[in-house]
Parts: sequence; structure tokens; C-alpha cells
Amino acid sequence: MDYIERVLEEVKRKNPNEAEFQQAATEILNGLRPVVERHPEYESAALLERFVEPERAIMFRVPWVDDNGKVHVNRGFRVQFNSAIGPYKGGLRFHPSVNLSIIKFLGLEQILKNSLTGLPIGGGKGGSDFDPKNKSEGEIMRFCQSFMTELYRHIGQDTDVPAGDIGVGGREIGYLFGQYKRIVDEHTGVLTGRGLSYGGSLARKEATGYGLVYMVEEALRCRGESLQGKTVVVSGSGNVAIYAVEKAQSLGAKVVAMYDSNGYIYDKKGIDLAVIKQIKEVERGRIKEYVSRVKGTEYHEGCNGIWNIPCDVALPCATQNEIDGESANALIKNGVKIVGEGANMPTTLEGIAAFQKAGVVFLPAKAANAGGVATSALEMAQSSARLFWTFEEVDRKLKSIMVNIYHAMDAAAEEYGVKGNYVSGANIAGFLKVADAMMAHGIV
Ligand code: NDP
Ligand code: 2IT
Repeated sequence: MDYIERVLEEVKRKNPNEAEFQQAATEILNGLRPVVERHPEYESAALLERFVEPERAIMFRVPWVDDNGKVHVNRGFRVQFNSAIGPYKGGLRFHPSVNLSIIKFLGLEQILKNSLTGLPIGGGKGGSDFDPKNKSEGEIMRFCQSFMTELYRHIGQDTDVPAGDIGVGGREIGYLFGQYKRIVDEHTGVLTGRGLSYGGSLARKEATGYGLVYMVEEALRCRGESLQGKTVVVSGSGNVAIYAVEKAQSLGAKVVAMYDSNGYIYDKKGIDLAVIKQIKEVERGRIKEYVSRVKGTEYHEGCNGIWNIPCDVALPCATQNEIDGESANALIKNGVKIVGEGANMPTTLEGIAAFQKAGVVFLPAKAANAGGVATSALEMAQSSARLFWTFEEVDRKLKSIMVNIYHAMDAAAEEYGVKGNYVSGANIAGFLKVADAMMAHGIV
């Protein structure tokens, strides 16, 4: 057994019931094999053993009262994974599936993603198994207030800066921020994704989706192509998906399908995004509504079928493990050329292997969706400086960050002998900076 295999065995032994965390650790550590071969000092310093162990994991009770006076108890999490290169930074996810394994996989990914942005942010993630669906405004607010009543003592603008993720958007960040400010009596950049009236950054809402498409466009440009005229399938219909569709359409692509957790829509003429925004952002409704508003379109119950739709570009933007080996093979059979991961870990290990074997350009999440957290770091910079940049200025910085990440992972893959393997390239490029900082800090 080599060093990587030994550390992976240890991860499995210590975290036996954490399938998602084991999956992320497997993908990351296997990608780092060429690095540890070149740097034997990492093994002597037990660097990987320390890297896969969160600096701190907090679990807490979140009690709240619904509109009928019934008391509910959810579980809250914040995993402060690695602060070697900056304060912990990463989103909060509210979804009934949330557990420690999911938060740890997201936190581990976040360390390398945040490093790839080139900005000084460490890795963390949090959330709750609270389900925001079918809750009143009052229930959402009271839940957020209860969640922050514990979380506030663990975070701070120079300690740990949460943001949104699945189920946590502008509305929830507002309630969380309001409660933080009330308890701590400080108006700081302690959360990002804030509203524009209280310290948020222009273009943060659009940043993850736009950033994803900027990277896809750069990968195509380097191959003498562009998104113009390409057929695109986007999964999800939340924050990341909507703004990925918006940017892809503005660059001349035709997006023909999207989904929510119930089923997918197919619009062969190209999706009318204004209708999706009305249903999803304004009404908080279900995507199947689309077919009653736009003629000649189809709705199918269930999600997986979306990957059978022929496309040039697939952008999974909903959740983990959306594309398994079978779905990957369906996409390959229909001629997909490029896959850009907007969601975190949307492709299974089998799916990734299938894409790589088939020579599909595969842009992994920690690189391709880094535009959101990068723009969060730009929001932190604006908060510290107490000023605001224009939309154009933030967008220009975002684009240059995404182009830089693409070339950093491309170069790292080549330098470490795995040319074109962007999974390894992103892991290596992200890891080197974190490793350097951890080595400099001694055994901590
Ligand atoms: P949203 O809550 O805004 O949207 C999530 C979308 O995914 C919804 O359409 C939702 O459907 C769908 N979805 C969620 N869970 C499932 C599931 N189990 N099966 C099928 N569909 C599902 O979240 P975001 O757009 O913010 O996040 C999407 C992904 O992008 C996540 O993986 C997140 O970690 C990642 N990400 C987000 C960033 C951000 O800045 N927001 C930054 C980087 C990555 P429904 O409405 O039916 O629940
Ligand atoms: O997965 C992610 O990168 C996010 N949900 C965004 C995190 C952030 O701090 O903006």
C-alpha cells in the first residue's frame, strides 16, 4: 500500500458511515498521488492525515416553533475544515438529506476550491436537515434565527464566513444576518451573499452560474470552438442553474432542458428563462408549471431521463451524484463534448471514469463552480474596504479568476504527468498552496 492508499484506508476506518465524505476523499487523494511522490516531506509531516481531518466540527440543536405552535428540532452543522490560507469560508445548506457526511464532503472540496480562486480563504461548510419547502415566511425566519442563535459564537469576519448553498439564498441570508447583528451588535462581512442594501456585492447572485459558463467558454476557446450554436442541458433550476442558463444563452447556446427534484422539462426551441425565473425565483413553484405556460414543451416526472437528451454540453447544477456511470454513458453515446460541474460532486466516480475514458472534456466542480465563492471573497474585500464595486468590475474580476483557474489546472495536470485530466489538475493546483501554508505553520 502506498501513502495515499494508507490514508484512504484510515479515512474509511475512522468515518465508516460517511459515503459522500469517503467518495470526495477518494477522488481528491487519488488525484494527489503525483504530488506526494514528488514531495516525500509531506508524508513525514503526516500532511494528508491532517488534511482529511477537520480542524473542528460543530453539531447543534436547532429548535423552532411552526405556525400551529408545534415544536420541531433540527440538527445544525458547521465543519471548520481548514484555515491554513485564510478564514474558513463556505456555504450553508438547508435540505432534509443533510448529515455530517455531506457537510464534510462539501467542506473538504471547499478547501481546494477556495485555494484555486487565488484568494485568501480557508475551507468550511455547514447547514441543517431543515426542509425549507412548504414553510411559511415566519417559519423560515424563526428557523434561521434559531440556527444563528447557536452559530454566531463560532463565526466572524476574520474567523469563519458562511454563505448560501442549496436551500439558502438571499432571503435566508437576510434573516441569518439580522439575527447575527442583533446578538453581536456588529455590522460586518460575517456572511456573504448579502442583499445589496446591507453590504452585499453586485454579481454575487449570478457568480456561480456565470463563472461556470466562463470556464466552459474558455475550455472551448482553447479548442477553437465556442458556445455559439451549441445545445446545452442544465440540471437543477436554482441559483446556479438559472444563471448558468442566462450566461450560456447570452453566448449563443440553446439550452433545451432543466429540472427540479420532481422532474424535467424539455423545450426543443430553447428554454424561456424569464418563465423559469418567474416560477422559481418569484413564485417558488414547481418546474412542471413551465409546460402550461410555454406551448410545445414537455414535462417528465423523475430526473435521470434528462441525461438521455442529446447535447453538446452538460452542466449538472443541482446536487451530488446526479450523473452516475449509466447517465454518463448515455451522454457519451449522444455525443456530449464537454461537462462542466456547477453543483458539488454531481458526477459519481464511475461517471467521471467514463467521461475521461471517452475523451470528454470534464471540468470538475471545485474548479468550475468556484466563481461563487470567489465572488464571496470579493464581497469580503468590499466589506473590509467599506466600498462597492460596479457590476462590470466584479464580473470582470470573476471572469479573469475563472480563466486563471482553467489554466492553472490545465498546467498542473501537464506538469504532473496527467495532461488533460482536470480532476487531478484541479486537486493538485488547489492542494499545493494549502500544503505549502500547512508546512509553514508546523505541526498544528
Ligand atoms: P438552490 O437551492 O438554489 O437550487 C437547487 C436546485 O437543485 C433546485 O432546482 C432543486 O430542486 C435541485 N435539487 C436539490 N436537491 C436535489 C435532489 N436531491 N435531486 C434533484 N434535484 C435537486 O441551490 P444552488 O443552486 O445554490 O446549488 C446547486 C448546487 O450548486 C449545489 O450542489 C451547491 O452545493 C452548488 N454550488 C452552489 C453555489 C452557490 O453559490 N449557490 C456555489 C458553488 C456550488 P428543488 O427546488 O425541487 O429542491
Ligand atoms: O459550494 C460553494 O462554493 C458555495 N456554496 C458558495 C460558498 C461561498 O462561501 O460563497
